[in-house]
Amino acid sequence: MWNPLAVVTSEKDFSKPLIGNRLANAAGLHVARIMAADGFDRMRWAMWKPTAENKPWIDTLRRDGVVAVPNFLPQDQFEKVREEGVSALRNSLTAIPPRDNRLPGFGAKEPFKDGTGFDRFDGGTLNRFLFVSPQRTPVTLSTIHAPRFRNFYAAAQGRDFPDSAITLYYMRHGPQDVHDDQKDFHRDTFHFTIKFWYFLEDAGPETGPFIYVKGSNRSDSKRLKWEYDRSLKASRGIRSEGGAFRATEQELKDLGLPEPTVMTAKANTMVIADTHGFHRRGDAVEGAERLSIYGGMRRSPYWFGS
Ligand SMILES: O=C(O)CCC(=O)C(=O)O
Ligand SMILES: [Fe+2]
Repeated sequence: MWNPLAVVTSEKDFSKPLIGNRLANAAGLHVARIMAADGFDRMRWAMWKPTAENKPWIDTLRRDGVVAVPNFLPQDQFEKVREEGVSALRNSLTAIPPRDNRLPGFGAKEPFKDGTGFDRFDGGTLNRFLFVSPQRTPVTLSTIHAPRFRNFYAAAQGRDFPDSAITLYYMRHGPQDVHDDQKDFHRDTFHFTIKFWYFLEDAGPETGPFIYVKGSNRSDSKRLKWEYDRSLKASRGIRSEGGAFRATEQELKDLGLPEPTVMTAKANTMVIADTHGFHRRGDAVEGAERLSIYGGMRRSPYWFGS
């Protein structure tokens, strides 16, 4: 359906009418959407001032596009939430054994009949998400409602968040011959958007940690030129990648970006990132796992609500 208002939403798919229109993109539509979104983001950030404790971390996040906050919760609180989260995830894996997947690419959500969550595959990689609930995960729920979590996440993204933005998250690497697209450098979308992983267990080098290219969150002139060129290609159906553009390591170098940073993390570390900067999932052997509380919500950059 033809909807001109799509340009002021988070829609990123170049197969959509106006978004992927060749003439509009040649005239700079994609870059204009980026620049307008950047402006809205700055207004939202100004409206959600971080606490003094959070400010240095949020400043780093704004600068680099990623930050890892060690010892995010007090030790006793961390232990309670780890106990609950790890048991919920492990019990779920026993009660609802995941299937194997040999199809490459980004899979659809596969909801559980009991309504507790869903699986989704990236190639061979299993992603299991469990919803937080007062009955099954009261400690997790009260933790995400408490000021430590709420102030940090809301200030980081410049908006409040619903409970549904947060899930318990189990990730397990699959066989390396079934390609996981998240293991290629990409940016999720064209505008600032936040994801976090609060680790319940150590995410060492062997777990295939999150990898981020620091500074790739910034719209400098080289990046805007790259975005412009890619929007022209995407509107011709070349490398459109659902609007989550990938970048080769050579392209990252040409953009003047530094070597990627591997975000290994101890348990009780909050890794938070603006995933419109370039990132990927690290490589790991089949069966390697990461357990976390995960937050993600992608909203239109062109408004202020949660
Ligand atoms: O699992 C990861 O480390 C990152 C995957 C990814 O690209 C994403 O969640 O946007
Ligand atoms: Fe991503």
